[in-house]
Amino acid sequence: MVLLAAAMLLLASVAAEDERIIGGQSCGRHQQAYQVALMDSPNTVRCGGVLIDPSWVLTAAHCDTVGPISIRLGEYSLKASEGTEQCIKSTQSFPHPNYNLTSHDYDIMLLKLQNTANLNNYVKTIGLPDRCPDPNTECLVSGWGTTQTPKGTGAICNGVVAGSGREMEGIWGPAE
Ligand SMILES: [Ca+2]
Repeated sequence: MVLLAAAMLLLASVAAEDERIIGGQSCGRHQQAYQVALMDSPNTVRCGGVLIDPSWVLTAAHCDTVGPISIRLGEYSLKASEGTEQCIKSTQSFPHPNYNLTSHDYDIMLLKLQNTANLNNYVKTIGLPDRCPDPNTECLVSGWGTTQTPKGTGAICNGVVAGSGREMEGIWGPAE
């Protein structure tokens, strides 16, 4: 589970280049109970995020908006009402103070929820890693992307392999 959160951080960086997970396969229904959706409208996902505490969501800084963000927890299919969804708005956003709008460095943000999430089989928190995954570690990313076009509505999972620090520098540039 720790690795999943690490992968999510990686995905948050990837999202700046490509807003969606492409490929992969459908997640098991409600298998990623920590996964949340930041909504632009009732059927449009703005960004993914993860529940790290009943009152806190971790997402990417580029997902910030001026006002509160509607957050859907316990979600799987965006089109069907499954009776497991909880809709809670954010009350405060905390983008990383060094977030750079152009380079998307430090593209990470915490959202405080207006109400505490009800934890159950469909809504769970995920632990944060205390270190980066070792190179070649298999990680899982999830969100509402698409296994094909046109885009689907169920949650999508995909595997990624963690790269070494040197490989990451090749992709993202040297660390400051
Ligand atoms: Ca649903």
